[in-house]
Formats: sequence, C-alpha cells, structure tokens
Amino acid sequence: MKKKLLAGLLVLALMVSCNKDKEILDSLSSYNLEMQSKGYHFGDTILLPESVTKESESISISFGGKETDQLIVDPEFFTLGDNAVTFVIKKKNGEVLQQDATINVFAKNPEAQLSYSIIKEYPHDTRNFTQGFQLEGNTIYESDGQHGSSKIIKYELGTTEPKASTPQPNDVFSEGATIIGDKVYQLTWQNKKGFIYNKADLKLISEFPYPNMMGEGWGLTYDGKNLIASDGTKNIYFLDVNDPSKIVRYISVAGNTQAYDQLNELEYHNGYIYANVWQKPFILKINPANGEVAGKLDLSEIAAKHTTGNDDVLNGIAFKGDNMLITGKNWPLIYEISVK
Ligand SMILES: [Ca+2]
Repeated sequence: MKKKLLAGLLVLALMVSCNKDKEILDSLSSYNLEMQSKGYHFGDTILLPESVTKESESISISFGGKETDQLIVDPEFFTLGDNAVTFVIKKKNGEVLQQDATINVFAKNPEAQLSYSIIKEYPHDTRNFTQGFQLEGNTIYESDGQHGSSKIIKYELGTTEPKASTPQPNDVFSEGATIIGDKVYQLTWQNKKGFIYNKADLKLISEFPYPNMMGEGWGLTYDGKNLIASDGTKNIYFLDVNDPSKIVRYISVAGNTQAYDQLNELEYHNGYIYANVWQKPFILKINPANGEVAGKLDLSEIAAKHTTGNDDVLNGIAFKGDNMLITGKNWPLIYEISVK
C-alpha cells in the first residue's frame, strides 16, 4: 500500500514537472516568436518572461560552437540578421531544458528608399544567364551560368556579339565575376573554386580554392583592396586578393526592420556594396563596414516586364560613371538608370 502511494506521488510529481516544463518551453517559444519579427539591436537585453526565469537556476544561449550566459545581444556572439541559437535552461531541480530559436538582429539606422529614372536601354543577349556583370570603359564583362553553357564573355555596351568568350566544362556552373587590373576573377556555384583569366583575351590563367567558410560561390566584386564575395547566405566575405582562399573579414547583412539572405550579384561603387537578392526585384545598398542596409532600390516595375518564372530574375549590377547598369538572367535589355 505504502509503495503504491509512493509510486502514485512520484507519477504526480512527474506530471506536475512535465506540465511545468511545457509551460516554460511554451512561454519561451511564444516570446521568441514575437521577438523574431520585432528584432533586437546590438546592446539590447533579452528580457525573457518571468515564467521562464523564475524556474531557472541559469539560462545560456548556445550558438553551436560557442555559448554565453549573458542575455545581451553582444556583437561578440551575435551577427546582424538571423542567428540560429539554442536556449539552454538549467532548472532549479537540476534538469536541463533546451529549445531552438531564431534571434534577429536589425540595423540601427533605417534604410533610405532609393528612387531611379531610366536614362537609356541597351540590348542584352537573352541566351545569357547573367551571374556576373561589370563595365570597364565601354566593355561589359559578363559571367553566365547554367551547367553545359557556363562561360565568361566580353562585349561592347550597345552590342551583344562577344569580342572574347571562354566556355567552362559541363560540370561547372559559373557565378559572379570581377576585374582586378589586367585579370578577371570568376566564381563557380558549387565547384568550390574560382577561375582567373587574362582580361584582354579571357584566356584561363589559373584556379583558386574557396575558403572553408564559403559554402558556395554567388556574387563577386572588388573594392580596390579585397575581393568581395557572397555565397547565398546573409554574409559577404572580404577575400585576400593574393590568396582568395583566405577570408580577411566578413559582414552579415540586415536592414532596420528586416533580415536578408541569398545575397547574389554584387557591385562595389563609391564606398558601398550593391547586392541583388535572389528572386527579389530590388537591390540593396550595403555599408561595407558593418553590413547595415543603407538603402533599398525597388526595381519591381522593370523586373515585372522580364520576369516570368523563377529563373529570369533581376541579377546584374554594374556602374557606368555614377549611373547604374542593371539587367537580369536571360533579359533582352540592359537598363542605364540614374539612382537617387
Ligand atoms: Ca556586378
């Protein structure tokens, strides 16, 4: 009889404890979901609900490789944009509860809404699956993707006939490209390597491996000091020109009320990095110092004329003086626009 009573009490205690755990986890989850849309800024305190804190001996946030028990959005642990974390709650009775969450960190300053006017239109070969796009003088250097038809080409703005063209092997899917001096650097999507060409005739000179941190190759540009690459995440990497397999530093990108990822074609101009966002009809103007989105250029009106599916999307940013040249994958036109 005594044994039965004891067992019954244990079950009851376990049920109470389970209900309590569920309460803690539910309340943590609804708090985090609410904060996911509101977002934090660096320096903010993560004010967990009392129903979570009162039952806890300690609470820490795990980032996979590192962990902190400071519930503060510290740039030592968090990056701009979304952060995948796990809350680890050690209860007063010694039990440990865990829950995954996304913590969004937004830019301090609101982004400017940029406007534009169309100055001129130029032809663009609709066979070109544009992944890298840059102008030097009056010559467009374009990297075109897709397995089986990837290539690097150059042609005069106003024409579509390449003056030089180098195809890639069938297993290569070309991505972003940029000019440094008398060379052209080009990324590949998933081949984990880039190519270096002689700018004059686009003859292949050499290859380079990616840094481990870069999962894929997407966009590429140059700020006069470092190669700047995107890999389809929220990150932009500054690579050593002399050894592009080395990351000098990287930034994560976010706006004032929104996180962004899938950053694609890039162009550095006048102190800012401009980035296409994959399958989105806008271009972000990014502060290279901290990853904050300083401006957003809405090109949905132009994109709507050419985008019919998932592939023929806006992806091509170059500069002609201070005017921007934009195009898209398989678009028939290049637009010269003045941006304000
Ligand atoms: Ca570009």
